[in-house]
Amino acid sequence: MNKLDTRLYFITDSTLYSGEEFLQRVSAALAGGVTLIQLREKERTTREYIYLAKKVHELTLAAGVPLIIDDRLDVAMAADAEGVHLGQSDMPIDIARRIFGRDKIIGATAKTVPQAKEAFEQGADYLGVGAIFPTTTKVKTVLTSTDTLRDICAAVPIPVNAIGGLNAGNIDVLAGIPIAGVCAVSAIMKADDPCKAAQELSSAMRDKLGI
Ligand code: TZP
Ligand code: MG
Repeated sequence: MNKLDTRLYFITDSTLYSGEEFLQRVSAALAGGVTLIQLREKERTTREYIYLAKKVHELTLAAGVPLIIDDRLDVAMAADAEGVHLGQSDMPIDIARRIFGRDKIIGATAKTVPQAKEAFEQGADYLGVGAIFPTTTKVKTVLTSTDTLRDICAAVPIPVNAIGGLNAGNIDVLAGIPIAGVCAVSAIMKADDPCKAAQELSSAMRDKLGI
């Protein structure tokens, strides 16, 4: 179950939807073949984050897709999620690894080669690199060039995913860069049909990136 496939990595944003519609959209994305899901909540209380994580976990377990919790190792542990994603100001990767255990998935954000190397050395299982394009998702980030993305792929032996403004219509900028997958929020979350959007992104990745 904890087998890591970052190819089509869906990151959620519940802010625009009712609780019910949010869960329906997550289910639709799972039906569309996403390979990994990150629950990303910035505004909720710890208790709300845990309860939502438990609900989403029921859906992801049924689909056989690992659930990653953004930022918060405590929430990931409370919901018995398969993984946690840690940014540069979250818990250090090596400490999280010690607490969370060897079998859990720990992802890290890296925007430079030194950050990528450090995250790998501290025990990260995969990296998210971006933003490749400007994004409409609420996030404090700067743009990362495709050259830096390429350099990071060459610098670490773990899967590297591109993130930021990516969709089926623009991922060709990533052609020839040995990424393991693409992370998407809006392209799936805000689509009229998240199932179809996930399928379309998946087939565009196959056609344009060969992954
Ligand atoms: N980190 C860098 S860009 C980003 C995060 C969390 C948001 C990506 O969202 P979208 O909607 O796929 O551009
Ligand atoms: Mg984060």
